[in-house]
Amino acid sequence: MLGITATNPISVDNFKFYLYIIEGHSGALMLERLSGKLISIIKQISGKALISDKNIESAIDEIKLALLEADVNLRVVRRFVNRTAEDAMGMKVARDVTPSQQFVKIVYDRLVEILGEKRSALDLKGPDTQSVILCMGLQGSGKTTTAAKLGAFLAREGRKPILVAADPVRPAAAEQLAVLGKQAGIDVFRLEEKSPAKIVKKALEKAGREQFDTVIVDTTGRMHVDDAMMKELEELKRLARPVESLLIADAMTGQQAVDIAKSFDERIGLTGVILSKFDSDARGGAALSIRSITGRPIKYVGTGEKIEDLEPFYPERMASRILGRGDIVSLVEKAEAAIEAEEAEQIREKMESNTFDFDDYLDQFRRVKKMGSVRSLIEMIPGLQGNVDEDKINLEDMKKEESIILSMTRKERKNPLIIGPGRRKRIARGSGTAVFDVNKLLKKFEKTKIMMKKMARNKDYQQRLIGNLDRH
Ligand SMILES: Nc1nc2c(ncn2[C@@H]2O[C@H](COP(=O)(O)OP(=O)(O)OP(=O)(O)O)[C@@H](O)[C@H]2O)c(=O)[nH]1
Ligand SMILES: [Mg+2]
Repeated sequence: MLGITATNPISVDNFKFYLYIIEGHSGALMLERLSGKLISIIKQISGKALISDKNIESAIDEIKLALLEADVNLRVVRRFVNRTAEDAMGMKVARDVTPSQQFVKIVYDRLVEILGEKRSALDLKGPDTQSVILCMGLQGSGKTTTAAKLGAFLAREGRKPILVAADPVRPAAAEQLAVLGKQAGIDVFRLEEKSPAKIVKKALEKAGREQFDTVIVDTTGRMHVDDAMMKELEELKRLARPVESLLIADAMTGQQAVDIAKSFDERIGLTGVILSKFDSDARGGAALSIRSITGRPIKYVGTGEKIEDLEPFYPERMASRILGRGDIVSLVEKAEAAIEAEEAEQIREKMESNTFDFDDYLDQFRRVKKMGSVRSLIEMIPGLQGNVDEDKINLEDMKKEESIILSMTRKERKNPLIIGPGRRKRIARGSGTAVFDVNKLLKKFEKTKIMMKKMARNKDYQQRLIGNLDRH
Protein backbone atom coordinates (compact mmCIF):
# COMPACT_ATOMS: atom_id res chain seq x y z
CA MET A 1 0.00 0.00 0.00
CA LEU A 2 2.24 2.73 -1.32
CA GLY A 3 4.94 1.65 1.07
CA ILE A 4 3.07 3.15 3.97
CA THR A 5 3.37 1.18 7.17
CA ALA A 6 2.92 1.89 10.83
CA THR A 7 6.67 2.22 11.26
CA ASN A 8 7.02 4.37 8.19
CA PRO A 9 4.67 7.19 9.03
CA ILE A 10 3.13 8.89 6.08
CA SER A 11 3.35 12.53 5.26
CA VAL A 12 0.20 14.57 5.19
CA ASP A 13 0.35 14.81 1.41
CA ASN A 14 0.79 11.09 1.05
CA PHE A 15 -2.18 10.53 3.23
CA LYS A 16 -4.40 12.87 1.26
CA PHE A 17 -3.31 11.34 -2.00
CA TYR A 18 -3.93 7.94 -0.58
CA LEU A 19 -7.45 8.82 0.36
CA TYR A 20 -8.15 10.28 -3.03
CA ILE A 21 -7.13 7.18 -4.93
CA ILE A 22 -9.25 4.93 -2.79
CA GLU A 23 -12.35 6.96 -3.29
CA GLY A 24 -15.51 5.71 -1.74
CA HIS A 25 -18.48 4.58 -3.75
CA SER A 26 -22.23 4.87 -3.86
CA GLY A 27 -23.91 5.27 -0.54
CA ALA A 28 -25.64 2.34 1.07
CA LEU A 29 -27.52 2.48 4.32
CA MET A 30 -25.66 -0.37 5.93
CA LEU A 31 -22.94 0.64 8.37
CA GLU A 32 -24.07 4.24 8.32
CA ARG A 33 -24.49 4.34 12.07
CA LEU A 34 -21.12 2.76 12.69
CA SER A 35 -19.60 5.17 10.26
CA GLY A 36 -21.20 8.14 12.00
CA LYS A 37 -19.93 6.99 15.39
CA LEU A 38 -16.38 6.33 14.22
CA ILE A 39 -16.21 9.66 12.45
CA SER A 40 -17.29 11.48 15.58
CA ILE A 41 -14.73 9.62 17.71
CA ILE A 42 -12.03 10.46 15.21
CA LYS A 43 -13.08 14.09 15.07
CA GLN A 44 -12.85 14.33 18.81
CA ILE A 45 -9.36 12.96 18.97
CA SER A 46 -8.14 14.83 15.94
CA GLY A 47 -8.97 18.16 17.45
CA LYS A 48 -5.97 17.64 19.69
CA ALA A 49 -2.48 18.53 18.54
CA LEU A 50 -1.11 16.24 21.23
CA ILE A 51 -2.74 13.13 22.55
CA SER A 52 -2.06 11.25 25.72
CA ASP A 53 -2.18 7.51 26.30
CA LYS A 54 -5.41 8.18 28.13
CA ASN A 55 -6.94 9.89 25.10
CA ILE A 56 -6.00 6.91 22.97
CA GLU A 57 -7.33 4.46 25.49
CA SER A 58 -10.68 6.13 25.73
CA ALA A 59 -10.93 6.51 21.95
CA ILE A 60 -10.25 2.79 21.57
CA ASP A 61 -12.89 2.05 24.19
CA GLU A 62 -15.41 4.10 22.28
CA ILE A 63 -14.49 2.42 19.01
CA LYS A 64 -14.95 -0.92 20.70
CA LEU A 65 -18.46 0.01 21.79
CA ALA A 66 -19.31 1.32 18.33
CA LEU A 67 -18.15 -1.92 16.71
CA LEU A 68 -20.07 -4.08 19.15
CA GLU A 69 -23.14 -1.97 18.64
CA ALA A 70 -22.77 -2.44 14.89
CA ASP A 71 -22.88 -6.18 15.58
CA VAL A 72 -19.27 -6.86 14.64
CA ASN A 73 -18.30 -10.27 15.97
CA LEU A 74 -16.87 -10.19 19.48
CA ARG A 75 -13.70 -12.05 18.51
CA VAL A 76 -13.09 -9.66 15.67
CA VAL A 77 -13.65 -6.67 17.92
CA ARG A 78 -11.16 -8.01 20.47
CA ARG A 79 -8.54 -8.57 17.83
CA PHE A 80 -9.14 -5.14 16.36
CA VAL A 81 -8.91 -3.44 19.74
CA ASN A 82 -5.75 -5.26 20.78
CA ARG A 83 -3.92 -4.55 17.57
CA THR A 84 -5.00 -0.94 17.43
CA ALA A 85 -3.83 -0.40 20.99
CA GLU A 86 -0.53 -2.11 20.25
CA ASP A 87 0.09 0.01 17.19
CA ALA A 88 -0.96 3.19 18.92
CA MET A 89 1.47 2.59 21.77
CA GLY A 90 4.29 1.97 19.34
CA MET A 91 3.43 5.05 17.34
CA LYS A 92 6.48 6.89 16.09
CA VAL A 93 6.56 10.60 16.59
CA ALA A 94 6.88 12.07 13.17
CA ARG A 95 7.30 15.72 12.52
CA ASP A 96 5.01 15.91 9.57
CA VAL A 97 2.07 13.98 10.96
CA THR A 98 0.40 14.58 14.31
CA PRO A 99 -0.18 11.68 16.68
CA SER A 100 -3.92 12.00 16.17
CA GLN A 101 -3.53 11.64 12.42
CA GLN A 102 -1.35 8.64 12.93
CA PHE A 103 -3.98 7.22 15.18
CA VAL A 104 -6.64 7.67 12.51
CA LYS A 105 -4.37 5.94 10.06
CA ILE A 106 -3.93 3.04 12.46
CA VAL A 107 -7.68 2.67 12.88
CA TYR A 108 -8.06 2.79 9.12
CA ASP A 109 -5.36 0.16 8.57
CA ARG A 110 -6.85 -2.19 11.15
CA LEU A 111 -10.27 -1.77 9.59
CA VAL A 112 -8.86 -2.62 6.17
CA GLU A 113 -7.23 -5.65 7.74
CA ILE A 114 -10.56 -6.88 9.13
CA LEU A 115 -12.18 -6.39 5.76
CA GLY A 116 -9.53 -8.39 4.00
CA GLU A 117 -6.66 -6.11 2.89
CA LYS A 118 -6.75 -6.51 -0.87
CA ARG A 119 -9.56 -6.84 -3.38
CA SER A 120 -10.11 -10.51 -4.04
CA ALA A 121 -11.46 -11.01 -7.54
CA LEU A 122 -12.98 -14.19 -8.94
CA ASP A 123 -10.32 -16.65 -9.91
CA LEU A 124 -11.66 -17.62 -13.32
CA LYS A 125 -9.82 -19.50 -16.01
CA GLY A 126 -9.13 -18.20 -19.49
CA PRO A 127 -11.94 -18.20 -22.05
CA ASP A 128 -10.89 -21.45 -23.69
CA THR A 129 -11.44 -23.38 -20.45
CA GLN A 130 -14.70 -23.73 -18.61
CA SER A 131 -14.96 -22.06 -15.23
CA VAL A 132 -17.72 -23.23 -12.92
CA ILE A 133 -19.06 -21.01 -10.16
CA LEU A 134 -21.14 -22.72 -7.47
CA CYS A 135 -23.58 -20.46 -5.60
CA MET A 136 -24.63 -21.76 -2.18
CA GLY A 137 -26.56 -20.43 0.74
CA LEU A 138 -29.60 -20.71 2.96
CA GLN A 139 -33.12 -20.17 1.78
CA GLY A 140 -33.83 -16.64 0.67
CA SER A 141 -30.22 -15.55 1.03
CA GLY A 142 -30.21 -14.19 -2.50
CA LYS A 143 -28.61 -17.05 -4.45
CA THR A 144 -30.80 -16.87 -7.52
CA THR A 145 -30.71 -13.08 -7.78
CA THR A 146 -26.96 -13.02 -7.19
CA ALA A 147 -26.29 -15.75 -9.76
CA ALA A 148 -28.06 -13.64 -12.38
CA LYS A 149 -26.29 -10.46 -11.25
CA LEU A 150 -22.95 -12.19 -11.43
CA GLY A 151 -23.73 -13.50 -14.90
CA ALA A 152 -24.56 -10.00 -16.08
CA PHE A 153 -21.42 -8.63 -14.48
CA LEU A 154 -19.17 -11.20 -16.10
CA ALA A 155 -20.89 -10.79 -19.48
CA ARG A 156 -20.05 -7.08 -19.27
CA GLU A 157 -16.45 -8.13 -18.73
CA GLY A 158 -16.54 -10.05 -21.99
CA ARG A 159 -17.21 -13.56 -20.73
CA LYS A 160 -19.90 -15.90 -22.04
CA PRO A 161 -21.81 -17.17 -19.01
CA ILE A 162 -24.66 -19.60 -18.71
CA LEU A 163 -26.92 -19.84 -15.65
CA VAL A 164 -27.89 -23.26 -14.40
CA ALA A 165 -31.06 -23.82 -12.39
CA ALA A 166 -29.96 -26.65 -10.13
CA ASP A 167 -32.86 -26.17 -7.74
CA PRO A 168 -35.21 -28.98 -8.66
CA VAL A 169 -37.17 -28.74 -5.41
CA ARG A 170 -39.33 -25.88 -6.54
CA PRO A 171 -40.19 -25.38 -10.19
CA ALA A 172 -40.74 -21.72 -9.40
CA ALA A 173 -37.04 -21.39 -8.66
CA ALA A 174 -36.04 -22.34 -12.20
CA GLU A 175 -38.71 -20.01 -13.51
CA GLN A 176 -37.30 -17.17 -11.40
CA LEU A 177 -33.83 -17.74 -12.79
CA ALA A 178 -35.22 -17.86 -16.34
CA VAL A 179 -36.92 -14.51 -15.86
CA LEU A 180 -33.79 -12.91 -14.39
CA GLY A 181 -31.61 -14.42 -17.11
CA LYS A 182 -33.86 -13.00 -19.76
CA GLN A 183 -33.65 -9.57 -18.14
CA ALA A 184 -29.90 -9.81 -18.12
CA GLY A 185 -29.72 -11.26 -21.63
CA ILE A 186 -28.03 -14.42 -20.43
CA ASP A 187 -28.76 -18.04 -21.34
CA VAL A 188 -30.38 -20.18 -18.68
CA PHE A 189 -30.19 -23.95 -18.52
CA ARG A 190 -33.14 -25.78 -16.95
CA LEU A 191 -34.34 -29.34 -17.01
CA GLU A 192 -37.37 -31.28 -15.73
CA GLU A 193 -35.31 -33.44 -13.45
CA LYS A 194 -35.28 -34.30 -9.76
CA SER A 195 -31.53 -34.73 -9.31
CA PRO A 196 -29.45 -31.54 -9.20
CA ALA A 197 -26.35 -33.57 -10.07
CA LYS A 198 -27.94 -34.72 -13.32
CA ILE A 199 -28.99 -31.16 -14.19
CA VAL A 200 -25.48 -29.90 -13.65
CA LYS A 201 -23.98 -32.74 -15.66
CA LYS A 202 -26.17 -31.97 -18.64
CA ALA A 203 -25.50 -28.25 -18.24
CA LEU A 204 -21.76 -28.80 -18.35
CA GLU A 205 -22.12 -30.84 -21.51
CA LYS A 206 -24.14 -28.10 -23.17
CA ALA A 207 -21.67 -25.46 -22.02
CA GLY A 208 -18.83 -27.48 -23.54
CA ARG A 209 -20.64 -27.92 -26.83
CA GLU A 210 -21.67 -24.29 -27.12
CA GLN A 211 -18.53 -22.74 -25.72
CA PHE A 212 -19.91 -21.07 -22.65
CA ASP A 213 -16.78 -20.20 -20.70
CA THR A 214 -18.53 -19.57 -17.36
CA VAL A 215 -21.11 -21.85 -15.79
CA ILE A 216 -22.94 -20.31 -12.83
CA VAL A 217 -24.83 -22.88 -10.80
CA ASP A 218 -27.76 -21.76 -8.63
CA THR A 219 -28.54 -24.32 -5.94
CA THR A 220 -31.36 -25.11 -3.53
CA GLY A 221 -31.38 -23.34 -0.22
CA ARG A 222 -32.76 -24.78 2.99
CA MET A 223 -34.03 -23.09 6.09
CA HIS A 224 -31.14 -24.33 8.19
CA VAL A 225 -27.74 -25.79 7.64
CA ASP A 226 -28.54 -29.51 7.39
CA ASP A 227 -26.87 -32.67 6.32
CA ALA A 228 -29.04 -33.25 3.25
CA MET A 229 -28.12 -29.86 1.80
CA MET A 230 -24.44 -30.35 2.53
CA LYS A 231 -24.44 -33.79 0.94
CA GLU A 232 -26.06 -32.40 -2.17
CA LEU A 233 -23.53 -29.61 -2.39
CA GLU A 234 -20.62 -31.96 -1.82
CA GLU A 235 -21.81 -34.05 -4.70
CA LEU A 236 -22.20 -31.04 -6.96
CA LYS A 237 -18.75 -29.85 -6.05
CA ARG A 238 -17.21 -33.22 -6.84
CA LEU A 239 -18.98 -33.35 -10.14
CA ALA A 240 -18.58 -29.80 -11.38
CA ARG A 241 -15.21 -29.04 -9.84
CA PRO A 242 -15.93 -25.32 -9.48
CA VAL A 243 -13.11 -22.78 -9.50
CA GLU A 244 -15.29 -20.66 -7.25
CA SER A 245 -17.45 -22.02 -4.44
CA LEU A 246 -19.29 -18.96 -3.24
CA LEU A 247 -21.50 -18.52 -0.24
CA ILE A 248 -24.27 -16.04 -0.80
CA ALA A 249 -24.78 -14.63 2.69
CA ASP A 250 -27.63 -12.36 3.67
CA ALA A 251 -26.00 -9.36 5.31
CA MET A 252 -29.18 -8.71 7.28
CA THR A 253 -28.99 -11.89 9.33
CA GLY A 254 -26.39 -10.64 11.80
CA GLN A 255 -24.17 -13.04 13.72
CA GLN A 256 -26.01 -15.95 12.14
CA ALA A 257 -24.31 -15.11 8.85
CA VAL A 258 -20.94 -15.70 10.48
CA ASP A 259 -21.96 -19.12 11.82
CA ILE A 260 -23.47 -20.10 8.48
CA ALA A 261 -20.28 -19.11 6.67
CA LYS A 262 -18.27 -21.17 9.12
CA SER A 263 -20.33 -24.30 8.60
CA PHE A 264 -20.29 -24.00 4.81
CA ASP A 265 -16.59 -23.41 4.80
CA GLU A 266 -15.86 -26.35 7.08
CA ARG A 267 -18.03 -28.74 5.15
CA ILE A 268 -17.79 -27.65 1.52
CA GLY A 269 -14.80 -25.32 1.45
CA LEU A 270 -15.51 -21.79 0.26
CA THR A 271 -13.42 -19.67 -2.04
CA GLY A 272 -15.31 -16.55 -1.14
CA VAL A 273 -18.47 -14.85 0.02
CA ILE A 274 -20.94 -12.53 -1.63
CA LEU A 275 -22.88 -10.41 0.82
CA SER A 276 -26.39 -9.82 -0.43
CA LYS A 277 -28.79 -7.14 0.78
CA PHE A 278 -26.01 -4.79 1.71
CA ASP A 279 -28.40 -1.98 0.93
CA SER A 280 -30.55 -2.75 3.94
CA ASP A 281 -30.43 -0.73 7.11
CA ALA A 282 -29.35 -3.66 9.25
CA ARG A 283 -26.29 -3.02 11.36
CA GLY A 284 -23.98 -4.91 9.03
CA GLY A 285 -21.07 -5.44 11.36
CA ALA A 286 -21.62 -9.18 11.51
CA ALA A 287 -21.32 -9.59 7.76
CA LEU A 288 -18.06 -7.72 7.81
CA SER A 289 -16.76 -10.15 10.42
CA ILE A 290 -17.07 -13.11 8.06
CA ARG A 291 -13.73 -12.46 6.46
CA SER A 292 -11.91 -12.28 9.78
CA ILE A 293 -13.55 -15.38 11.20
CA THR A 294 -13.41 -17.69 8.19
CA GLY A 295 -10.45 -16.19 6.37
CA ARG A 296 -12.58 -16.27 3.22
CA PRO A 297 -12.71 -13.05 1.25
CA ILE A 298 -15.80 -11.04 0.50
CA LYS A 299 -15.78 -10.83 -3.28
CA TYR A 300 -18.90 -8.81 -4.05
CA VAL A 301 -21.75 -7.11 -2.29
CA GLY A 302 -25.32 -7.01 -3.50
CA THR A 303 -26.75 -3.54 -3.14
CA GLY A 304 -30.30 -3.86 -4.44
CA GLU A 305 -32.83 -6.05 -6.16
CA LYS A 306 -31.97 -5.08 -9.71
CA ILE A 307 -29.62 -7.05 -11.96
CA GLU A 308 -26.98 -4.33 -11.98
CA ASP A 309 -26.92 -4.00 -8.18
CA LEU A 310 -23.71 -5.90 -7.60
CA GLU A 311 -20.45 -4.24 -6.63
CA PRO A 312 -16.96 -5.69 -6.36
CA PHE A 313 -15.83 -5.49 -2.76
CA TYR A 314 -12.76 -3.37 -2.05
CA PRO A 315 -11.64 -3.52 1.60
CA GLU A 316 -9.87 -0.17 1.34
CA ARG A 317 -12.81 1.61 -0.19
CA MET A 318 -15.14 0.13 2.37
CA ALA A 319 -12.89 1.25 5.22
CA SER A 320 -12.56 4.76 3.91
CA ARG A 321 -16.29 4.87 3.37
CA ILE A 322 -16.89 3.75 6.95
CA LEU A 323 -14.45 6.33 8.27
CA GLY A 324 -15.90 9.03 6.03
CA ARG A 325 -13.42 9.87 3.35
CA GLY A 326 -14.19 13.55 3.07
CA ASP A 327 -14.07 13.94 6.81
CA ILE A 328 -10.66 12.39 7.06
CA VAL A 329 -9.24 14.65 4.40
CA SER A 330 -10.52 17.76 6.09
CA LEU A 331 -9.34 16.44 9.40
CA VAL A 332 -5.83 15.99 8.09
CA GLU A 333 -5.93 19.54 6.80
CA LYS A 334 -7.15 20.86 10.10
CA ALA A 335 -4.51 18.96 11.99
CA GLU A 336 -1.91 20.34 9.65
CA ALA A 337 -2.98 23.88 10.46
CA ALA A 338 -3.03 22.99 14.14
CA ILE A 339 0.60 21.89 14.10
CA GLU A 340 1.58 25.15 12.50
CA ALA A 341 -0.38 27.18 15.00
CA GLU A 342 1.23 25.37 17.86
CA GLU A 343 4.72 25.71 16.49
CA ALA A 344 4.25 29.37 15.76
CA GLU A 345 3.05 29.93 19.29
CA GLN A 346 6.09 28.15 20.68
CA ILE A 347 8.39 30.29 18.60
CA ARG A 348 6.59 33.44 19.68
CA GLU A 349 7.01 32.49 23.32
CA LYS A 350 10.66 31.78 22.77
CA MET A 351 11.19 35.09 21.07
CA GLU A 352 9.42 36.98 23.74
CA SER A 353 11.40 35.35 26.49
CA ASN A 354 14.53 35.74 24.42
CA THR A 355 15.25 32.02 24.37
CA PHE A 356 15.10 31.60 20.62
CA ASP A 357 18.35 29.86 19.81
CA PHE A 358 20.26 28.26 16.98
CA ASP A 359 18.39 25.01 17.41
CA ASP A 360 15.17 26.81 16.63
CA TYR A 361 16.86 28.51 13.74
CA LEU A 362 17.93 25.11 12.44
CA ASP A 363 14.44 23.84 12.90
CA GLN A 364 13.20 26.54 10.60
CA PHE A 365 15.70 25.61 7.92
CA ARG A 366 14.47 22.07 7.97
CA ARG A 367 10.95 23.31 7.66
CA VAL A 368 11.81 25.30 4.61
CA LYS A 369 13.49 22.31 3.08
CA LYS A 370 10.51 20.15 3.75
CA MET A 371 8.05 22.63 2.39
CA GLY A 372 10.35 23.57 -0.42
CA SER A 373 9.71 27.28 -0.10
CA VAL A 374 11.02 30.24 1.75
CA ARG A 375 7.61 31.82 1.91
CA SER A 376 6.39 29.27 4.42
CA LEU A 377 9.27 30.19 6.66
CA ILE A 378 8.60 33.88 6.34
CA GLU A 379 4.98 33.36 7.20
CA MET A 380 5.91 31.24 10.17
CA ILE A 381 8.57 33.31 11.83
CA PRO A 382 7.19 36.39 13.40
CA GLY A 383 9.03 39.48 12.34
CA LEU A 384 10.17 38.27 8.99
CA GLN A 385 7.07 39.01 7.03
CA GLY A 386 7.16 42.46 5.55
CA ASN A 387 10.70 42.96 6.80
CA VAL A 388 12.50 40.49 4.62
CA ASP A 389 12.66 40.45 0.89
CA GLU A 390 11.77 36.94 -0.08
CA ASP A 391 13.87 37.01 -3.21
CA LYS A 392 16.95 37.94 -1.25
CA ILE A 393 16.86 34.78 0.80
CA ASN A 394 19.17 32.50 -0.98
CA LEU A 395 18.81 28.78 -0.49
CA GLU A 396 22.55 28.31 -0.98
CA ASP A 397 23.22 30.74 1.84
CA MET A 398 20.77 28.85 3.96
CA LYS A 399 22.56 25.60 3.35
CA LYS A 400 25.83 27.21 4.38
CA GLU A 401 24.23 28.58 7.51
CA GLU A 402 22.80 25.19 8.28
CA SER A 403 26.15 23.48 8.11
CA ILE A 404 27.67 26.16 10.31
CA ILE A 405 24.97 25.59 12.94
CA LEU A 406 25.46 21.85 12.68
CA SER A 407 29.11 22.31 13.53
CA MET A 408 28.24 24.06 16.76
CA THR A 409 28.07 22.15 19.98
CA ARG A 410 24.80 21.91 21.80
CA LYS A 411 25.97 24.46 24.32
CA GLU A 412 26.98 26.88 21.62
CA ARG A 413 23.64 26.61 19.92
CA LYS A 414 21.82 27.38 23.14
CA ASN A 415 24.11 30.24 24.04
CA PRO A 416 25.93 31.78 21.07
CA LEU A 417 27.56 34.39 23.34
CA ILE A 418 30.20 31.86 24.38
CA ILE A 419 31.40 31.49 20.79
CA GLY A 420 34.74 33.28 20.95
CA PRO A 421 37.53 33.41 18.28
CA GLY A 422 38.81 29.89 19.01
CA ARG A 423 35.36 28.35 18.70
CA ARG A 424 34.66 30.36 15.53
CA LYS A 425 37.75 28.91 13.89
CA ARG A 426 36.75 25.38 14.87
CA ILE A 427 33.20 25.83 13.61
CA ALA A 428 34.44 27.24 10.28
CA ARG A 429 36.74 24.27 9.84
CA GLY A 430 34.03 21.81 10.78
CA SER A 431 31.52 23.25 8.37
CA GLY A 432 33.90 23.85 5.50
CA THR A 433 33.31 27.59 5.60
CA ALA A 434 35.44 30.63 6.45
CA VAL A 435 35.57 32.38 9.82
CA PHE A 436 34.09 35.31 7.96
CA ASP A 437 30.94 33.26 7.25
CA VAL A 438 30.63 32.24 10.87
CA ASN A 439 30.97 35.83 12.01
CA LYS A 440 28.35 36.91 9.51
CA LEU A 441 25.86 34.32 10.70
CA LEU A 442 26.41 35.18 14.37
CA LYS A 443 25.82 38.85 13.66
CA LYS A 444 22.76 38.11 11.61
CA PHE A 445 21.39 35.89 14.33
CA GLU A 446 21.77 38.56 17.00
CA LYS A 447 20.09 41.09 14.77
CA THR A 448 17.24 38.72 13.99
CA LYS A 449 16.76 38.00 17.63
CA ILE A 450 16.50 41.63 18.58
CA MET A 451 14.09 42.27 15.77
CA MET A 452 12.02 39.26 16.73
CA LYS A 453 11.77 40.31 20.32
CA LYS A 454 10.52 43.70 19.28
CA MET A 455 8.03 42.20 16.90
CA ALA A 456 6.78 39.67 19.37
CA ARG A 457 5.72 42.46 21.71
CA ASN A 458 4.04 44.37 18.96
CA LYS A 459 0.28 43.92 19.27
CA ASP A 460 -0.25 44.89 15.69
CA TYR A 461 2.10 42.20 14.59
CA GLN A 462 0.49 39.61 16.79
CA GLN A 463 -2.82 40.32 15.14
CA ARG A 464 -1.21 39.74 11.79
CA LEU A 465 0.23 36.45 12.94
CA ILE A 466 -3.17 35.24 14.05
CA GLY A 467 -4.59 36.36 10.71
CA ASN A 468 -1.97 34.31 8.92
CA LEU A 469 -2.77 31.20 10.84
CA ASP A 470 -6.48 31.59 10.29
CA ARG A 471 -5.90 31.49 6.59
CA HIS A 472 -4.41 28.02 6.81
N1 LIG B 1 -32.55 -5.26 -1.42
C1 LIG B 1 -31.96 -6.34 -1.87
N2 LIG B 1 -32.69 -7.45 -2.07
C2 LIG B 1 -32.07 -8.54 -2.53
C3 LIG B 1 -30.68 -8.58 -2.78
N3 LIG B 1 -30.37 -9.82 -3.21
C4 LIG B 1 -31.52 -10.51 -3.22
N4 LIG B 1 -32.55 -9.76 -2.81
C5 LIG B 1 -33.96 -10.13 -2.65
O1 LIG B 1 -34.04 -11.18 -1.72
C6 LIG B 1 -35.10 -12.07 -2.02
C7 LIG B 1 -34.58 -13.48 -2.10
O2 LIG B 1 -33.68 -13.58 -3.18
P1 LIG B 1 -33.45 -14.90 -4.01
O3 LIG B 1 -32.41 -14.60 -5.02
O4 LIG B 1 -34.71 -15.46 -4.49
O5 LIG B 1 -32.88 -15.80 -2.87
P2 LIG B 1 -32.52 -17.35 -2.95
O6 LIG B 1 -31.37 -17.57 -2.05
O7 LIG B 1 -32.37 -17.77 -4.34
O8 LIG B 1 -33.80 -17.98 -2.31
P3 LIG B 1 -34.25 -19.53 -2.34
O9 LIG B 1 -33.99 -20.00 -3.71
O10 LIG B 1 -35.70 -19.48 -2.00
O11 LIG B 1 -33.44 -20.22 -1.33
C8 LIG B 1 -35.65 -11.57 -3.33
O12 LIG B 1 -36.80 -10.81 -3.09
C9 LIG B 1 -34.55 -10.68 -3.89
O13 LIG B 1 -35.06 -9.67 -4.72
C10 LIG B 1 -29.93 -7.40 -2.53
O14 LIG B 1 -28.71 -7.33 -2.71
N5 LIG B 1 -30.62 -6.32 -2.07
MG1 LIG C 1 -33.29 -19.34 -5.38
